[in-house]
Amino acid sequence: VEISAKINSKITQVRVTPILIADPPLLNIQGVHAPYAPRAIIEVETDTGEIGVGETYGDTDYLSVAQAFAPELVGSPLSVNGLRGRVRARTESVELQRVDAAVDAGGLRGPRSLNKIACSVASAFEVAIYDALGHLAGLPVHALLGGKVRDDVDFSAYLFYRWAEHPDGYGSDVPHDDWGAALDPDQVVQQARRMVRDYGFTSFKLKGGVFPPDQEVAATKALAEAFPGRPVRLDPNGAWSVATSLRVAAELESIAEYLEDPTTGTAQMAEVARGTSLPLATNMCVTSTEEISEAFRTDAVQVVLSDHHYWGGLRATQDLAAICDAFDVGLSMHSNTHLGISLAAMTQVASTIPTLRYACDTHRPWQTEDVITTPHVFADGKLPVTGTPGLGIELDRDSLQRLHQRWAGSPIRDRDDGVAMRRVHPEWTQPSW
Ligand code: GKR
Ligand code: MG
Repeated sequence: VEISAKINSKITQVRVTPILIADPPLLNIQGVHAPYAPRAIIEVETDTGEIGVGETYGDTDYLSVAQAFAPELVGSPLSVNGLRGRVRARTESVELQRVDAAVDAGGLRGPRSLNKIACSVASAFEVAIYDALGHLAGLPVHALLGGKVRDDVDFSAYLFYRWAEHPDGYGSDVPHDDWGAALDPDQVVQQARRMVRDYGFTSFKLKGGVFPPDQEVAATKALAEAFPGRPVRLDPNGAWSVATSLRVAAELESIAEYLEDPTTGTAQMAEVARGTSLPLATNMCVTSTEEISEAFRTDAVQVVLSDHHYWGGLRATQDLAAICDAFDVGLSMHSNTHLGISLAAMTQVASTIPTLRYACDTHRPWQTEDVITTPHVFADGKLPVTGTPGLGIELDRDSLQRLHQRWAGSPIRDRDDGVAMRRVHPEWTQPSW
């Protein structure tokens, strides 16, 4: 009876909670992070009393689709098959604001298409269903995905140029941290040292596209000198022309592990790839299945950085890994501002992928708050793969409520780094070199 109750278990409630999380003034090609970033937290509850959680982008379009789709899941079994198609169909009936906008934060992860929004939303429901299934079965999510091939997952120190503080004008309770500014090679190295001291990271990624390329090359070289033998990467989010990319690649050929999105678009990436032996990685020109064929055929990228949110979930990430493996393209993981539910999901799926060849990105060290009761602790730059049921985390309801109240009381609904930057530099436009 118990087994049949479990197999026939149905979803009885679905909750979508928008939140705003504190974020430091990190710089990138699109401007600067505002003090708060939107996320959406998903809960699915079953008739057997299990609750599963998921997390995804919380900007208006994602939230609208998640809220529109949530009621449709009530009464459904705990099945993840067909989920993306169902969310995609629902996306058609939602009035979206920012699809394919030329300049928005979504551009950092490829065009913000209907498909990408649907995938990003579906991924959070998929993760929540896997979490609930794990609780029901008494198994960790990785077991439901076929089992782990490693006991811990390696993450890299994600270094950012940044200001010490958010600019004035955001109100008195604007978030603050004690990392200080990082605007030159010395300060970048100091930031890296703290990341190593506090989290034990053994590889580094510097977010570029902020300063002229020579300054960012100097910072990358300073990192390589400060941490001999440790992998270092630079990611200017497509800021450079082909010629500039080739020049930087030549400078970093014997230094960097890979160059991430030096230039924009598959054709230009292919041109750069033809002129350097440095592997090129991307989370901008291969961001959905439609983009794979051209990129792999032209050998434009040698490493794909998957993001389980916009690739459509944990199984979609495993499918991507298999495709990359077939074409001998490396795989690692991209990150955006996120909390512990997404980190747990990344860790569970990363543990199941035999071909994961590089340390995954994570923004987590930059977040001072979380919605789980026991936030993750990196040791030696790694997270252990939990063996407790589901994602191995517990929702912190007080924190969820507090961050939701912040969302409810704030006008911020979308990430817009350009708007945040223009509060300080009204004439600022996105740079390119
Ligand atoms: O958080 O500013 C940022 C990053 O630039 C992020 O938005 C990117 O999507 O981390 C990402 C990347 O690797 O391109
Ligand atoms: Mg990137």
